[in-house]
Amino acid sequence: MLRINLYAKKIGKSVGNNQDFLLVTVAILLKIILFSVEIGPKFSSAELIISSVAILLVLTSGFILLPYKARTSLLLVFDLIISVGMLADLLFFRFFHSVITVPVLFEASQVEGVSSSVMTLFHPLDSLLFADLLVLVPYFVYLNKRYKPQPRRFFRRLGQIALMLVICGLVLNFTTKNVQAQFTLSEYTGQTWNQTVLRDLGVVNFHLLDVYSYIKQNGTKQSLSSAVPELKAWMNTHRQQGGTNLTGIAKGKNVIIVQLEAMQNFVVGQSVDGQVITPNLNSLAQNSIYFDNYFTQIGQGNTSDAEFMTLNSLYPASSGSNYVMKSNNTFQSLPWVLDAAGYQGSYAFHAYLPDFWNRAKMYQAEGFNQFYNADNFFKQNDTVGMGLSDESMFNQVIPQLKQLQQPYFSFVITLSGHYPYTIPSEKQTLKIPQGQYSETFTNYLQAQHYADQALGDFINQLKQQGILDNSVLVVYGDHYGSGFTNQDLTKFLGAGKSLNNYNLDELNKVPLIIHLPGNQAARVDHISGGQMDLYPTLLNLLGINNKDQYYFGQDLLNAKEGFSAFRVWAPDGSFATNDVFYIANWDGNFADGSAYDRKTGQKISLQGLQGYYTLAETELHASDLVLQTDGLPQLVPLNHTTKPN
Ligand code: GP9
Ligand code: MN
Repeated sequence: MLRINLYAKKIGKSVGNNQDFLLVTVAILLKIILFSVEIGPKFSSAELIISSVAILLVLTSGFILLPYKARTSLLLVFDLIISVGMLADLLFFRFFHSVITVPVLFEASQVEGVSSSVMTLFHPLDSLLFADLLVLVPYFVYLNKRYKPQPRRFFRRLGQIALMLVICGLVLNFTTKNVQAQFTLSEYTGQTWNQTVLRDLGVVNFHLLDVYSYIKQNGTKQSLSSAVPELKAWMNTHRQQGGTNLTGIAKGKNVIIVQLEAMQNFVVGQSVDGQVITPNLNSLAQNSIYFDNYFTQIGQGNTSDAEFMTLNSLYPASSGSNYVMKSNNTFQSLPWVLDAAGYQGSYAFHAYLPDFWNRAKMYQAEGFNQFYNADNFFKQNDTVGMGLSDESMFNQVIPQLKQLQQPYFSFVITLSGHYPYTIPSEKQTLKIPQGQYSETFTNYLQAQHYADQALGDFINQLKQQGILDNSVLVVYGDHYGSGFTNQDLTKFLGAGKSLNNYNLDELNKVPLIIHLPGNQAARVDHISGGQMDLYPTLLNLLGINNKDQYYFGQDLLNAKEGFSAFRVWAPDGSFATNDVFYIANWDGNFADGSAYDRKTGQKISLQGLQGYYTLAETELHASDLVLQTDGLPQLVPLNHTTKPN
C-alpha cells in the first residue's frame, strides 16, 4: 500500500513538473480535433487522435531538455506557430479545398492576391485556435514564479525522450498502416496531397509527410528516357481514334476563346423566380455546338488549371499549379500550334495583375505574342468584386481585336464571376427575395447574371464589327464556384432530397459552347467531356493535322465515347464516361471506389470498369511524368526555340 502511495506521489510530482509540456500537447491535440471537425464531419477518427498524440509527443519531447523557464516560453511559441499555421490552413482549405502544401508555398503571391476573399472565409469558431493561449500564458508565468530549481537529470531525460521516440515511432507506424490496410508510410508519399492522410492522420502529420514527400520527390530526379517508346506508342494509338466529322470547317478562321470565371453549367438554361439567369449564353448555345456534359478538370491551380488544360491538353498537378511550377518547361500550347499553322499572332487578355497565377511568365512559355493586363493595358475605370468589371474589360478588348492582323488567336479571361460574388448593388438586376438562398448563393446568381450580360454585349459587338462571322468563338466556364451549401443547391435544383457526393460531382460541369461562322453545325452535344478535350477538338475544327501533337484529351466531335479523368476535386483516378461516373477511393484501390449510372443516378457494380480506371491513372501519371521531366521535346518535334515578346 505504502509502495503504491509512493508511486502515485512520484507520478503526481512528475506530472506536476511537466504540466507545461503536457498542457501544450493536450491544447494542440484539441486544436487538431477542432480543425478536423471544421473541415468536415467525416474527418475525425480514433486513428487521428492516436497518431496525433504520437507525433505531438515526438515534437514536444525535445523541450524537456531545456531549462524550465526557456522551455515554458518556447512551448508557448510552438503552440502559437502551430495555431497560426492551422488558421492559415483552414482559410486556405475553405477556398482551395486543400491545406497548404510545400508546392503551394511557391504560390505565396497568389494567396496574397486572393487574401481579401480568403478573409471572408474566417469563421468565429476559428478563434478557438488561440483560446488556450489566453489561459496558458498567465498560467505559465505563474508556474515560472513558483518553480524551484531541481537537479537537472540531463541524461535521464534524454533516455526518456529516446523511449518516447521509439514508442511513438511504433504507434505512428501502426496507425499509418492501419489507416488503409494496404497503405504503408512509403506509399503515402506517392502523393503530396492526400485527403486520406489529412483525414486519418491529422493535419500535423499531413504536413510532415508532405515535407518528406517533397524532399523525396525532388531528390530522385525522374527520367523520361525509358518511358519514351511507351509514351510514343500510346499517343500513336490515341491519335488515330479521331474521325472526320466537321474536320477543317473553321480552317483559317480567327479563334476567340472566352474563359468565364466560375460559370457552372447548372445555371445555363435555368431561371430563378421566373427570371432567366444566362439569357445570352442560352441564345449563343442555341446557335452553336453546346456541350452540356463538359466537366471542369481543375486541380489546386483553379483558373490557371482551366487555362492550362485548354491550351495544352495536359493534366493539372496533383498538388500546386503547373502555371506556377512549370513555367520553365517547353510546351506545345495552342499559340505555338497556331503559329506553325500560319496564324498572325496570339494574344491573352486578362484585366488583373500580370503575375497572378504566374501568367506573365507562363504566357510566354505558351507562346502568346502579347499579354494585355491591368499593368500594361486595361484602364481600371469600373470595379466589380476582384477587379475591373467584365463590361469594361470587353469594351476595351474590342478595339484591340479590330486592329489585329487576321487570322489571330485571342484568349480572354473574365473576372466578375469571382468568389465572393459581391458585385455593386446597381449591377444586381435579378430579384431574389432575401432568405431564399444563402447570401453567397444569391450573390453567385447575381454575379453570373451580370457576367452573362457583359458577355452578351461583347458578342453583339463582335457581330457588329463583322468579327463573329470570321471567327470560331469558344466560351466555357473555368470551374465551380466555392461557398455554396447543399441546401442552396438542393433548393435551386428542386432536387427534393439532400445531394450525395455523386450528385455534387455531377454539378462540376461547366458549359462549353463552340460557335462557328454562320451558326454552322449548331446543336446540343451530350457527349461527356472535359477541359482536356478542347485542344484536340479545336485542332479538328481548324483542320490542323494532329500527327505532331501530344495531348491527352480527345476530339469531342469524333470520339466514340466520352472519357474524362479527375483528380483533386475527386480522388485521383475518378472518371466519367457517357454512362458511368466512378468515384475512386483516396486509398487508390480500385475496388474501394464507387460507380454510378449517370442516367438513373443509382449506384452500380464496378464490373467492367477496371480498364477505364487504369486508363485514368495511366493518363494522369504519364502527364505528370512528361511535366516533371519537361519531356515534350523528346516526344514530339517542337520547332520553337525562341520565345516571342
Ligand atoms: C485571377 C483570376 C482568379 O486572375 O483568374 O483566379 P482563381 O482564384 O479563380 O483561381
Ligand atoms: Mn477562376
